[in-house]
Amino acid sequence: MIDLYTWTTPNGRKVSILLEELGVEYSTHAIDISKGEQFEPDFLKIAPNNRIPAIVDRDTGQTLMESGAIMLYLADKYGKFSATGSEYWRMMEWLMWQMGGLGPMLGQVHHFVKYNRGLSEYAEERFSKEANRLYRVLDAHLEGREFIAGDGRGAYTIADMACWPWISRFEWQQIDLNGFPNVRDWYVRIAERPAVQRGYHAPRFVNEVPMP
Ligand SMILES: N[C@@H](CCC(=O)N[C@@H](CS)C(=O)NCC(=O)O)C(=O)O
Repeated sequence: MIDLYTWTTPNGRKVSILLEELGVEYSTHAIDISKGEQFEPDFLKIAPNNRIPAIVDRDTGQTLMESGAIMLYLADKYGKFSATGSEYWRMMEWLMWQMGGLGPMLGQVHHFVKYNRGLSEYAEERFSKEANRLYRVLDAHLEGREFIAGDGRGAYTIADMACWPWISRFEWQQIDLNGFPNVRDWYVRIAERPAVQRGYHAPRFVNEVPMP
């Protein structure tokens, strides 16, 4: 049984989507980051970086913060959604790309382009340019592939589940998905999965899954 501490954001949704895909029992605890609940002492005991998501595995007592580490832990524990052979490293490569590039850069786009427009022309331009570059990189990688890692046309792995929630905010990022047709088709393919639809709405409903 997994306890998931989360909020309605891309990093939180990565883990609720994975738990839904795994079909395992889990319980969701809402940490409202707009009210500062991420700084509560009880939460800091499992997430010392005061950020969601975090988990406690009640079977083992393992606590974990950082969505990438949590996804690797769950994929390993349940033996699912991890690529095999050399594709394991392809999956790892794109998981790290998401953690170090896509997430942080798109997060800045949300700050400067969606929420604080007009505050810094430099930041808006820099991060929008970087967002477009990252979308181009993903689009080129997905050419001829259904998923990010895996042999042949690919297999659905945690690399897809890590990137997808960030792409789901394409409207916030003022990105026209039709300009990145491989990303668009991959995004829709994953959006249509029932587990993704369920995981998107944890810990509560905010809006329907955006569709291009
Ligand atoms: N690298 C971390 C990033 C986590 C993160 O930035 N979480 C955000 C929500 S998406 C958060 O909790 N923010 C609270 C804050 O900024 O105080 C991960 O992947 O888990």
